[in-house]
Amino acid sequence: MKALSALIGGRKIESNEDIFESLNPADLRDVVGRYASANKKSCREACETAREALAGWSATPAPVRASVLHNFAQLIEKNKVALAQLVTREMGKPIREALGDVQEAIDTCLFFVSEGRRLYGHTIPSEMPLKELFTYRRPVGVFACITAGNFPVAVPSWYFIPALLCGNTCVWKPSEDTPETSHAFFKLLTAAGVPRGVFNVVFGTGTVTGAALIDLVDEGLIDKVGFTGSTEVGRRIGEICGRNLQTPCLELGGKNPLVVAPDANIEAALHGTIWAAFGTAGQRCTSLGNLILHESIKKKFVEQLIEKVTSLKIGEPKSDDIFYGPMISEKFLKSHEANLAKLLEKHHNILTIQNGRITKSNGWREFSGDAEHGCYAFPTIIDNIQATDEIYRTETFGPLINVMTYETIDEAISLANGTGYGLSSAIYTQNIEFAYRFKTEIKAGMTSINNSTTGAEAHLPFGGNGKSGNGSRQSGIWVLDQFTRWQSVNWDVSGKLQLAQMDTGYISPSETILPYQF
Ligand code: UN1
Repeated sequence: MKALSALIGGRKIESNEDIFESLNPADLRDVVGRYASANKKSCREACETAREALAGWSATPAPVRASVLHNFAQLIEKNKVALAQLVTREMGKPIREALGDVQEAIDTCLFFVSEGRRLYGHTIPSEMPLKELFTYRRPVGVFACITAGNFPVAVPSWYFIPALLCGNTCVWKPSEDTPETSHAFFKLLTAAGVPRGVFNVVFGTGTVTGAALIDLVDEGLIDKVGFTGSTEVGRRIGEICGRNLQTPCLELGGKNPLVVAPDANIEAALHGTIWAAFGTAGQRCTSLGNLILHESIKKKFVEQLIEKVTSLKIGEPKSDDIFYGPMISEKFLKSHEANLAKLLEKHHNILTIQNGRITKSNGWREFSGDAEHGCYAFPTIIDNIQATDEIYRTETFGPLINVMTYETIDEAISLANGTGYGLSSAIYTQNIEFAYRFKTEIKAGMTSINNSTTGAEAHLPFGGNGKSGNGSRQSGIWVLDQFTRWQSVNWDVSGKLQLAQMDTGYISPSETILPYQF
């Protein structure tokens, strides 16, 4: 039986190639959606359709484009609970987090709507008379974007809201883990008034549809790429874009450090650690990877950590009081299990007794889900990690953290910076010098002082350095530089040819410039 594979120019494309199902990770018997992977032909058609729509959309006044995004915000607000419930059902994050995911899209809309009335250029004085200089932000063109499933509403909104506001047209390959949520996102955007062909979707897996879409950069059908996902895939996309002289937006992995100093507010640090480590079952790119504790507080901190973690409520994400739900899908659970099998070394000390998959026979004390049909994992804490260990520098994307110790500030900063990634980071301390040094010397794109590693806000730049990205940022006004190109215009009304640098009429000093003899 055929399934939906693409939404192009207001048309639904169906196919029976590479069918995939999106399953509720809290109950794998619940099929949330059935889709087909769009092939290269559909990807090409989507890009060509976006290209055809570009002239009309880019000529639409920016405040009018913004009004569509205002409608979008209102529609999301009206459907907030239903959309959040769909997010929870499709990818398993607890309902309060799903509501936050949806709220982030609303915040992003509200922020950029007023940018539609700014999108400022400049009026610049010329060095010659009767001549004026101007700058304008012009759209980049066709924007193709591949997103992950962990923030199925917030992250696409980070890309598409500014991209559309700036007059670009789009082709979106959403995660194969959240096609139904992505379809709902499309429906709301269409209902908000985005004209046909301006926003197109190709469903599918990364290997089939994602790869086919990115190939089209080489065919000249795409002007800008956005990608949120693994460093490995990001690197490949960067290579393809690079040879086409394009700079993609790459938001990649992280191995985010959280340092706790001996003078820290320990209770706050414990809460921040647990949230950073196990919130969203550790499946945020900003999740905690390496917990770096001062040796003097380590023993006590770890004891309290284990005690608190032991009483975390894991289970059915629909419940309001759940700390974390299932992994995004079975694939993520398997990868978590594989990490446990692959990255643990003899000298590691696993502080948690139960690790890996939560099952009916091997249950969690505070568990409320269906272990037999859901993809649940225990929280894992591994001690005695060394900077030479593979697990220290490998993103694990699950409920798993490493514990390390430090003696000096230099050592803490060096451990925080040593993984090759540089997305998020955090420090808990009351020591001003340490906090100052940390924020100045950390290589990560984002840092928290006395707060967890996760929890970006919709108007602050989000993004990383090193293996976490290529320096592109999302959120806030700076994103306008990703989705527009500066055009410089000079206008000469003198009626004659005036030559820059030559016909400038600079005034010479009345005396020869010599050093004065005072
Ligand atoms: C991601 O995991 O890709 O700051 C994005 C945070 C979220 C976004 C994470 N607002 O953790």
